[in-house]
Amino acid sequence: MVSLTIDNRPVTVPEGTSILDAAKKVGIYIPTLCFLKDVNEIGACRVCVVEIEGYTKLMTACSTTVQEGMVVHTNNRNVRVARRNNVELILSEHDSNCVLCTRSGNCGLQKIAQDLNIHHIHFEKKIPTKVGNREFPLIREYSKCIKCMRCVQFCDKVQDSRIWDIVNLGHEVTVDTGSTLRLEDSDCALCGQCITHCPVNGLHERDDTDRVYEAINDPDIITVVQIAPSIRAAWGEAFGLSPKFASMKRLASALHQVGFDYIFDTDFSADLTIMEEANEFLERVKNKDHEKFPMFTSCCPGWVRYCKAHYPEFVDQISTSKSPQQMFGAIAKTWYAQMLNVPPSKLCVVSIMPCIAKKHECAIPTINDADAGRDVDYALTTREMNRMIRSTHIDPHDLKERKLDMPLGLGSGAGAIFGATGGVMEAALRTAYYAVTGENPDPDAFRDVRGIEGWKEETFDLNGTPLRVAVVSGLGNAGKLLEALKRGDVEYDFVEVMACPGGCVGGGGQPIHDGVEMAESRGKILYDIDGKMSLRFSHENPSIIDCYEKFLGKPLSERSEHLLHTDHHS
Ligand code: HC1
Ligand code: SF4
Repeated sequence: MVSLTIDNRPVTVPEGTSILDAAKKVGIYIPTLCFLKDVNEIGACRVCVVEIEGYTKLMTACSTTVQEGMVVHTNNRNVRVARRNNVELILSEHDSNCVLCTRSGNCGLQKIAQDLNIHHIHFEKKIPTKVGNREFPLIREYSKCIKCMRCVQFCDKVQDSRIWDIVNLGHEVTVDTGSTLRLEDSDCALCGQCITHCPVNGLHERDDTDRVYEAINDPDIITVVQIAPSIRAAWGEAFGLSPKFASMKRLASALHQVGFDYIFDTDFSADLTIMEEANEFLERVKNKDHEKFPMFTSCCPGWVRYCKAHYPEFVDQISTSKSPQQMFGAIAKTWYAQMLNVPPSKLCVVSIMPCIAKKHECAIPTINDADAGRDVDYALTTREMNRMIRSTHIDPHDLKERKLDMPLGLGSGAGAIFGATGGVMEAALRTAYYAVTGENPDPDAFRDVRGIEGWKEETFDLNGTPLRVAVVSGLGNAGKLLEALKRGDVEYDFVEVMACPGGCVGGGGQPIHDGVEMAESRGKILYDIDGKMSLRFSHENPSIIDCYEKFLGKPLSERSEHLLHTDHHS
């Protein structure tokens, strides 16, 4: 243990502790900006500087470890002057037009500038003029970047993707794609983790809300909105609502007031995905002499992009089942359009997703059924949806509950848990067990795949056959698993991969809480929802049964293959 003094208070902490953590232990708050626990501890912004007696210069608290007998001052005159100078220097290269910025009120730089009482700066302003591609789902805002390195480190250390790097020298230095490729031509998976880990608005999604308003305002268009599983666990955060109050029915009411005609649930099509994917898996098992294993889940387009870019040899092993987002759109533009007795072109299908990659997925030409146009016209993030709710001037605290519309508004608990890591696997196993044995398992029989760990593995008994499954979240973990498969260190039958750590609950389109990881607590909300439902099996969802009886026939039927499956190579 090491003993030292911080602001005249004695502290004893284990060797190797940072001054930042030691101060925290005794309730002393040292401000940070670039710091991200275990990911970015390099003191790039120099906001956390402290004075240490006997040292000739100020030191960064996040990257300096405690020494026996140290005497540290975290908030004396020298420290305050240096912090203000450092923040003013950052502001001199930052477009501080907060009124027009979507991160206003949720911005690390704005907060520290206000905390330090900075209202004008003493340095010449030099704002970068380069502009990112406004049509790509992920947009780099060069004039906002503060070179904190969080995106570079997260993309490298956690997501194994190395898209971002520091480029240029001196005053020209900035963060950009490390390769000579433009972002839109790079191997970026579009997980959006660089957005949710950026303290400012250096990165953001393409805003599609105006396009959606156009559709809402067009009297000839019927707008249909689907809400992804993980949205129910997160949307209320931005309005300070409790998870209990921020129900799906209140969200349905808000979206109806925004102007959508029909409010549906992606849990419905998550159940449909399970029907197709579980049956596809069992078919592959029947043909096991001609198939390669494991089969991988396909619902995360971030994972599919990563696999295509880095491990093309595994693409054939990804399930051909479309994601629930796309299945929903395909059914809405065919079966539901028939029910409304309108041509598919009259429908505009909007999805609310926790995700940036979903904006890309819905635009892949070959994923769409050519007869009905695009399955999904626009994918909005949770943040975009919340901005629409806000600009409708609804007080979210006054929302009354409104039922979702039928039949595409009904999902099972198995569909709801899709949004958490392990959820797709658990949902698929519940239905695969039923398909093999003709009986339902205990709905919690496969709960061992739950939990936030990045790489989980289990073996389950499926009617006498051992089934080896793995669940990974975070692309770094996906890469490790694929390397282990290549070396022959592990063998699995079925693997779930989600690009974002913790799954979609931790998605790149979710509300941002600077430096706080929300996936675990949001995941618990989804498991609670599932546990309280009477409908917990995808194959028992009455809307799914109806859809097969009246429209699709059966899983993997010709119509199902046409509408609900895709070729990931194209
Ligand atoms: Fe997801 Fe999925 S769980 S991929 O994370 O399979 O985005 O929430 O909607 O499509 O269902 C996302 C979430 C979502 C799909 C489903
Ligand atoms: Fe999108 Fe979910 Fe995949 Fe993240 S884990 S990229 S939010 S689908």
